[in-house]
Amino acid sequence: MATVTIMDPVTRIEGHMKVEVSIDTVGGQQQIVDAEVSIDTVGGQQQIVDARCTGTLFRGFEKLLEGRNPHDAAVITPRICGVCPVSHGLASVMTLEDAAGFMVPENARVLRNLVLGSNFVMSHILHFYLLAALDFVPGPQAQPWQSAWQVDLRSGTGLGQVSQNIAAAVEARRRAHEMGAIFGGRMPSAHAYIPGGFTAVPNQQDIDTFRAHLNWLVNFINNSYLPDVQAVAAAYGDYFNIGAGSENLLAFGVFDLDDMGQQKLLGRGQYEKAMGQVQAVDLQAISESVTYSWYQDSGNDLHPSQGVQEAVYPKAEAYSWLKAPRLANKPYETGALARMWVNGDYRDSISVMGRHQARAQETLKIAEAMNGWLNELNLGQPVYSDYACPTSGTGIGLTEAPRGALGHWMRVNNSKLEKYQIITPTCWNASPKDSLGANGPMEQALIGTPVMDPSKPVEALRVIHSFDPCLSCAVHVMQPDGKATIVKAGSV
Ligand code: NFE
Repeated sequence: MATVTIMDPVTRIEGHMKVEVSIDTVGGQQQIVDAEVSIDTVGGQQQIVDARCTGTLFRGFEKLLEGRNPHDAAVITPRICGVCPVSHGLASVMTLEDAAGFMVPENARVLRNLVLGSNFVMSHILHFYLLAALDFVPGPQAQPWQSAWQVDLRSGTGLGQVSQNIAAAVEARRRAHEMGAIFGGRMPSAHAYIPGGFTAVPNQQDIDTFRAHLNWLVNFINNSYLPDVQAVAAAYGDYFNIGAGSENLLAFGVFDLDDMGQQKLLGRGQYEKAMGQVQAVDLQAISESVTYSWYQDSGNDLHPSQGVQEAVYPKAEAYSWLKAPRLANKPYETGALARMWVNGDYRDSISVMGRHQARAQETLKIAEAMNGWLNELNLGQPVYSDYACPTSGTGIGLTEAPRGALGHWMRVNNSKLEKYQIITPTCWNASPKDSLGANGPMEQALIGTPVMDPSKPVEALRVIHSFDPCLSCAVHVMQPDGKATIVKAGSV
């Protein structure tokens, strides 16, 4: 009989995610042990046979934005999350600029890349050392570094160094934040991204300080992060064959290399396992299913430009506050692995370890590109040109957050936001089942994972954490008594 283990919360920061796994023996032979009733299974493998990912809080920023001045989106949406606020700031200004067919000056494009790059470097280092490493190595011998489940911790060359570098990673993270704050003004929740351009006017001293931080971080990535990921990969090689998930990958692309946004450091594309190749993304084929989510169901999976955000709780069969985004009705994984795969930079493995490798390699790729972008800043040239939001129209902002593809869709009427919809990376990855009954990518990755001890399924944690889920982005309202509360935000 299956054992059900519930992990709640399952993330190390940015909580409000619950994962329920059913663990059973698969592939054994049934044997009668008692002539009356008792049947036992002999042999086989204990593994996860079902999984449900739950976002445990209501997601309400879309409601909060309705009726507001469109410019407010650039101020409010970065508050969705303290880990990826820069991406929301960028997505919102892209959305506003798209509505006006507006192009920002070159300096603004470069400054946006530099602050976003700082955020990616910060987030990836944070993820590996502070959110994922404790699933593989013991932490420093002091609180709060010890993992609650000391299960299947292996020995291997370089693993001791990984433990030691966990504390060093805090310093690396601080450096990356300070670097971003040079042009971003502060981190997190930088407000330098404004429709029309950027607020900071760079000078040589800022560029030099930024470069000093960047050089330190490139050194850390080369001498700590990349070798540490390789040490974990060598000791836990079986995780190249665990946690594949949907094996469909989606990237909207990020870091514009030209003012038209045609060339990107990491390009846009979708990879569908069944096709075996990267293709252009059909943006009209994106939809959100709410069959298993606590939202009103129109009976159709709606495109985000038409999306609605009406909570229904309780609701039969629903088990998450996350909607289930799908591309052409299929679940797609998004994140560093998807970006690097789509871009042709990493094609080794879609798996737990593949995600860690791709993320580390992406960190170096971005940091090295940032060094070049610093040279592209033109001192004395504009960082902003006058922007006016159209009184009515629609806009789309598609970019990447550290955790994957991020989209903002808006409709403006009478100079007010009539509709604003956001699909975050964790919504793609940790989504519940859809209207066709298909599990989300993380649920699919969990099913089939072998488990040693059903009461401490560290293997499930390794799968979940490889996606770097952040539920703050996916759900947004919290009450201290733990009850989900629906906030009705009035028009302004
Ligand atoms: Ni709270 Fe986020 C990123 C976004 S994840 S971190 O990266 O958007 O859904």
